[in-house]
Amino acid sequence: MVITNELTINKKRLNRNMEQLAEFGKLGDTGVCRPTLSAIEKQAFAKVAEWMEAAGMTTRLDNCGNLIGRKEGKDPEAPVVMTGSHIDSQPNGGRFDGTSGVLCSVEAIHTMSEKGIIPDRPIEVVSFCDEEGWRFNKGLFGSRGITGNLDADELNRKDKDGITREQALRDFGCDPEKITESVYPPGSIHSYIELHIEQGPLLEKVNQPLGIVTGIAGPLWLTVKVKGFAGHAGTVPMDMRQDALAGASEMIIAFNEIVKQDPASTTVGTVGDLKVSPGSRNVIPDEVEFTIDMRDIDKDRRNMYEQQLRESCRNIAEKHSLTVEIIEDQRTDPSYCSSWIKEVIRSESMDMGLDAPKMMSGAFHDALIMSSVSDYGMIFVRCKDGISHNPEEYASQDDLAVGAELLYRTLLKMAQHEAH
Ligand code: HGY
Ligand code: MN
Ligand code: MN
Repeated sequence: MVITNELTINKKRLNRNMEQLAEFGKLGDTGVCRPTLSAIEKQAFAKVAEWMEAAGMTTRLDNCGNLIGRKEGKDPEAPVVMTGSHIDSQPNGGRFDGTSGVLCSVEAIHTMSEKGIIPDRPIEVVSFCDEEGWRFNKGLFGSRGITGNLDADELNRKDKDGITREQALRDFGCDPEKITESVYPPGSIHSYIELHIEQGPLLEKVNQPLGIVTGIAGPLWLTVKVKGFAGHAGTVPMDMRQDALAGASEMIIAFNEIVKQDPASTTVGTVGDLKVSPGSRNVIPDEVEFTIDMRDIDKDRRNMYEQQLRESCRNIAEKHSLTVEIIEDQRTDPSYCSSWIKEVIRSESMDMGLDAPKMMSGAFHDALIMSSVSDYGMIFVRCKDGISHNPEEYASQDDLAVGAELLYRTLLKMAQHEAH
């Protein structure tokens, strides 16, 4: 096991930056609320750009709201090795989700610059825009912008205050008319690596600070709209109601049964948001809208469960004389990490005296999108009790430092011409 004082990276600097970044959008003692494309994220970007420049990178904000730092290589024309993550958070998020990947990447480059190392290939550190997807109900926006995976509806998606993504991009200093200029030409990205907290309990269970990711489950995001008929809570007999909330509740229970039907499966399903109208206790609800988040590393199984869900919703709607509309917000295929990058991570971690387990990621990451255009790998860092998307999220300074060290060594290898 590596002794943290044998590190090449600067542990003190890394953790100082982590603590300072956590102040932007601080929520209570340990949480953050740093919405994508918000003024607070803009301030945080300015601070991260400062650290990128101090690390020897040039910086730019692209028109998809990505902050990109570039460490020039000996061969500036060579396809770039990319790393990074995101600093936008959940509304009641933790201070390590995403930020660990961005700041460990900055620290790795800073260490390279301090040691006078110029990699063969250029390396870019990206703080991606809107990874979380909660503000506009569609995530991984910045990485989809870089890889040419944006859909037609992106700019007119609205947040809860009716602000469009287009307006939010403009307020952030981007030019939405030019978002296609963010696309990297085919073949211009050599490979991608992302460090992220595990957001699960495995590494703690096996008492290892770091893990090697083998693949990332693919998310399916749907919005289910159920319509009935508003009526008087006191006078409409139960068998004559078109109660949208009673129907939606049965659909949600059906969804949970569908996802749990095979105990051996890795499918997970969540209803995270539900809106009821008119929202008065003595009016039978006439409209309900709820969100579906279903994921699996097995795409066919996820899609089979989706068909079962659609059929259940249709049957329940018919039973209650309701209508149901299911809108697809996001559908991303699962993907497996590249063998050569997993091998680089494994051999570097062995040199550090680690025995990093291999593991699948149930959480999605920008790496999932980057896999559509380049080889990719991920390093996981242990987090306390596997807690994430919660102000109690925590990763130790030692584990983060060891993670940054492994990222530094892995990047050095990936950026060599002979790497792959
Ligand atoms: O939802 C996710 O998997 C990621 O944390 N945004
Ligand atoms: Mn994340
Ligand atoms: Mn997250």
